[in-house]
Amino acid sequence: MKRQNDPSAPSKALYNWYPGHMAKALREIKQKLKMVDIVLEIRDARVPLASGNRALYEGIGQKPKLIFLNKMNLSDPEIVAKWSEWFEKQGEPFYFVDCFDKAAMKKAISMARNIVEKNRRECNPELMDSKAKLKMMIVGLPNTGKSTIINQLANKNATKVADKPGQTQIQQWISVDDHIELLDTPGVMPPMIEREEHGLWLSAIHAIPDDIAGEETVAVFIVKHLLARKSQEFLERFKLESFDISIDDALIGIAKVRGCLRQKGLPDLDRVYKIVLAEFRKGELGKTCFGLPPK
Ligand SMILES: Nc1nc2c(ncn2[C@@H]2O[C@H](COP(=O)(O)OP(=O)(O)OP(=O)(O)O)[C@@H](O)[C@H]2O)c(=O)[nH]1
Ligand SMILES: [Mg+2]
Repeated sequence: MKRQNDPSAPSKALYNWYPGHMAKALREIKQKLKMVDIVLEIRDARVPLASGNRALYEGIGQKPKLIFLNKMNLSDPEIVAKWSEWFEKQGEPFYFVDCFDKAAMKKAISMARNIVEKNRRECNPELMDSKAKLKMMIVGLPNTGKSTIINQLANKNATKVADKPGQTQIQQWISVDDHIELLDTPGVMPPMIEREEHGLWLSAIHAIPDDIAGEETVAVFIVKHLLARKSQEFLERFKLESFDISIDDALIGIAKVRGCLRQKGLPDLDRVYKIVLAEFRKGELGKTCFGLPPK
């Protein structure tokens, strides 16, 4: 069986998915900073560091911020524990969260409020007003769950969500109640992805559209990762014999178990790639993380 791409050499195009609306979105984020009390930077808990964005981070400047590591329900709890220790040492406020967890979201709001109040006490004690509205801007890479978080906080479908990067293209204010206002913003990619590996991680979590690296490259990378990480869910779901098999054998195994066959019994790999991408992103192939905290 011959695959088009060598998965260890993904397309260079991975490095520069930076459509025009993102530069504009970054400019508009900076323009709105003075209107908000705090910036929530949403990342993906499966890629805690590489789903951050230095350009966004630096753009936010001294404004109080809180890093939300969302989609915790899709990430490996043991590795999340390691990342939590690492973030603790960095001294930046952070919160690993599954945004569909109501209690966790309530705690998130009170964390944000405490940060804002501490900042007001330290910088502008004369402006302390316990009735002041909490205005939060939500920023982050595409598809990290910004709009979903807003809908969860507002308890309504105030902004459109979709499992595809680049859904939100314009800013939108959403009023939660008399006390909280949220600003949804379009996802912004880093202008450059520094390591090839990061491009693959961000493609796997669908922060980068599949047509940039190609479905085959991303799906093959995911299969390789799940075999290496010994994901029991992956093995059992596709009835694979062991983790010690080649990627090609794994793909053929998936094709057989899902009936993805062309004429003469040849595997229909294009369908297999789609299955791997869709089921991995729903968490059906096991909870996982890409990469470990820096030493
Ligand atoms: N499993 C899981 N899925 C989530 C979570 N948060 C968001 N999602 C899903 O992630 C996908 C993307 O969500 P959006 O809210 O549209 O993401 P976004 O960051 O606004 O994306 P852009 O507007 O493209 O920048 C949707 O399919 C959501 O249902 C979470 O905590 N867990
Ligand atoms: Mg959105």
